[in-house]
Amino acid sequence: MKIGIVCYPTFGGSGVLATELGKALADKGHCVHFITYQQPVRLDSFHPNIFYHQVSVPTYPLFDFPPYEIALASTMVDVIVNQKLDLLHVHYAIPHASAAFMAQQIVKTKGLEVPFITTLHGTDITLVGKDKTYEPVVTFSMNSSNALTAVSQNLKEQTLENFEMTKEIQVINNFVDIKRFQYSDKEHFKKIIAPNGEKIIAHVSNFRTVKRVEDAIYAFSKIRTEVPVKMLMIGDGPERPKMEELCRELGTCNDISFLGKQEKMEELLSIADLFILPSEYESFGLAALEAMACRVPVISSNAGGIPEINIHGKTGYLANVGDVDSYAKYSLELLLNEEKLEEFKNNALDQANTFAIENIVPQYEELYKSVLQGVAQ
Ligand code: GMT
Repeated sequence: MKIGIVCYPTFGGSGVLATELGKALADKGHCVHFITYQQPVRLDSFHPNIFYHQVSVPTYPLFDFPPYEIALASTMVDVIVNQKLDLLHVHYAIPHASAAFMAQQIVKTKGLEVPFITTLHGTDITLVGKDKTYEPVVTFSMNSSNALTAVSQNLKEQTLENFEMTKEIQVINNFVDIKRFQYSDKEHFKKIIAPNGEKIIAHVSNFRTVKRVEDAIYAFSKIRTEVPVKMLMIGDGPERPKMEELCRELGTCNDISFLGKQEKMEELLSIADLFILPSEYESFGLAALEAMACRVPVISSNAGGIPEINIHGKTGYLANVGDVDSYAKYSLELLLNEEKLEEFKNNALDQANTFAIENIVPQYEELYKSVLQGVAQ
C-alpha cells in the first residue's frame, strides 16, 4: 500500500507513535510518505520505502496567523496526486483531520477516491478539541473520517462523552518496539549518575502542566529521606524552569538531573529502578510503556488510560491524581525490597510484551484493507 502519514514531528507521544508506525509499515514493504512541517524526530535513518514531504507555510505581512491547515491540505493533495497514495492516516485530530477532509474533497474533483483514517491521541480530545473554539470542526472531521481509532478504551469513552459522535471508534492501542526498548547493562553510566549505588527514579515528559511534574519532585523529596536515591528528569517544555526552581526550594538539586530532550531513551531507562508518571490525564502513557519494556516498574496516577497499561500491585502502583504521599509510599515499598522490585520488573516487561509492535501494527494494516475495500465498493 502507499500510505500518507500526517503527524506532529516533535517529541510528543502522537508524533513518536506515528513515526514508529510508519517505520514498521515500511519494514513490511509498504511505501510510507510522511507529510509534516519538519522531519519527525524519530525518522532518523534512511529507509528505501520511506519518503518525507515538508509542509512549508509561506508568510505574508497580512497574515498574523499563517494558515498552516491550508498549506497542509495543499501538500496532502500534491502528495496524493503525484505519489498515487492509496490512503492517508492522520495522527492527532487538530488540524490534521479537517485538513485531510479538505484534501479528500479536492482530489475527488480530480476523480480520486482517497480515504483518510484519523487516530485520536489524547489532548486533541480531552483538552484542546472539546474547547468550543475548535469543537464543531473537530466533531465534523472525526465523523467524516473513513475510520476513526483511539489509542485506549478510556480515550474512546472520553470522545463519546464529549462529542456527538456518529462514527464508530475502534480502539487500537499504542505499541512499543521491544527490540529497541529493552534493558541493556549500562553499569558504567549508572555509576556516573549514582556513584554510591543510589536507586534511580526516572520521569519523562514534555513538561506541560497536565503532566504534574511537581508531584514527581515532591514525592522524590519524601522518598530521599528514607533511601539514597537520584532522579532523572528527561524531556523539556514550558514547566521546566518552574520545576528547576522547585528543586532549589526543596534543596534537592544535587540529586535531580534535568537532562532535556534525549534520543537514546532506552539507555537512560536501562539504569532506572522506577518510572514516575503523576499526570492529571494521560490517554495512554506511551512513556510509561517504553519504561516497562526496559523492565522499569511504574508509579503513576490512575488517570485516563494509564490503568489499562500499569497494573496496580503488579507492574507498579497507581494512586489518585495529586496523592504525593502514596507515590512516595509505593516507591519505597519497591525500593526497600529487592525481591519485590525484581518481581515487579519482570511483570513490567511481561505486560509491555502484550503491547509489542508485532501485535499492534497488523491491526492497522487490517483496518487499512477494510477501509480500501469500503471505498472500492
Ligand atoms: O501529552 C503528550 O505527551 C503528547 C501527546 C501527543 O499527542 O503528542 O500525547 C498523547 O498521545 C500519546 C500517544 O498516543 C499518549 O501516550 C499520551 O498519553 C497522550 N497525552 C495525553 O493524553 C496528555
